Amino acid sequence: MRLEDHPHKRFNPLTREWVLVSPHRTKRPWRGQVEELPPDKLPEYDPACYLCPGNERVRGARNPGYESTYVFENDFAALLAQTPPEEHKEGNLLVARGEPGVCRVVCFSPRHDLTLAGMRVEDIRRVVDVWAEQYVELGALPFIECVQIFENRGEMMGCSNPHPHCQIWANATLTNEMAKEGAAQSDYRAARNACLLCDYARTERERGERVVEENEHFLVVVPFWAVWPFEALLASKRHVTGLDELQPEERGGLAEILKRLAARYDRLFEVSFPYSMGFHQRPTDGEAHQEWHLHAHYYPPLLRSATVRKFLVGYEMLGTPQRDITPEEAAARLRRLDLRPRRPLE
Ligand code: H2U
Ligand code: ZN
Repeated sequence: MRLEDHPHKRFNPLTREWVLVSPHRTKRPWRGQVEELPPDKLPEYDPACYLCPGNERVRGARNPGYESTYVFENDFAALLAQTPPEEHKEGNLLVARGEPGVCRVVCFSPRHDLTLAGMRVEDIRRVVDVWAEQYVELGALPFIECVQIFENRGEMMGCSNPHPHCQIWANATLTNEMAKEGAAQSDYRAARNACLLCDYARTERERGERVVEENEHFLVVVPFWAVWPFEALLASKRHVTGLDELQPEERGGLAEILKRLAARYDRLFEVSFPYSMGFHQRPTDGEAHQEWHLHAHYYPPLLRSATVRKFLVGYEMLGTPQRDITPEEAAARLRRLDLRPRRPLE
């Protein structure tokens, strides 16, 4: 069967869930809401920004005059370190659990107007080092098992501020996604004595059709099982379980590929491209977790222009996520973009 000719389901081996692909539907007319995107031109320093150097934050703390990266405890943390990790049960069906944790915010740059696409590779490299440091520091806390580093970009994704930043939520137990992916990677390793994502990266490099970016140390593909139109999966080429295991040249490779992917995304619809992205790495419960392979997911909502986005509604909420444009088409479009004229990559 030629997949591009027929509706079909694709299997996500990381979550063990399916996605419905309907390639014949891409020409259906679209009538619906048009979203306004914020203008792209921003000042280098915004006196009203709670992340800019020297400014006051909402609850009164003041940022230092930082010159590269800056990490602080989230003033409105969703998780608190002192929470008792107590089980709570009412009958068989009402089950809850106290969840201790820590939430931090990481500013990538003192410059309000930059994004990863516009930052210098050596400055992104510092961000990579901060992520690795934070992963180790938070993971070493005895009550932390799961460290989720993630970036929300764009108002469409609920990002509160264009100043380049990400968040870290670290908590006592595995998130839903980490639990699904951990179990799948663990079972794969037990059954085949191999790593799921090492095998997947090799398969995609051989085929090439879903590859978007590649350098010596990292690979970016639109995964075979992508749900979001221009979803991407970034994986290290060497088997490493976390950011802390990356060698210096691999950290440089990561910084470079983060910039290139961000530049591609911004070029796609000529707009500061919204997405949620985040790293998945081994749980920090002290075990080796050799089944885990460091990777990042990018989930961007835009579908066919700066204003037309995908929603997961209807059949997708009640049944299975669905896509029209195939991952192969999406990868080809991202690959074809010419990155040179507007955003030089130094
Ligand atoms: P997002 O833009 O991804 O929402 O991240 C911003 C975070 O910054 C958000 O979690 C925190 C919010 O709680 N924040 C502070 O910690 N201090 C502030 O003064 C404002 C926002
Ligand atoms: Zn700012």
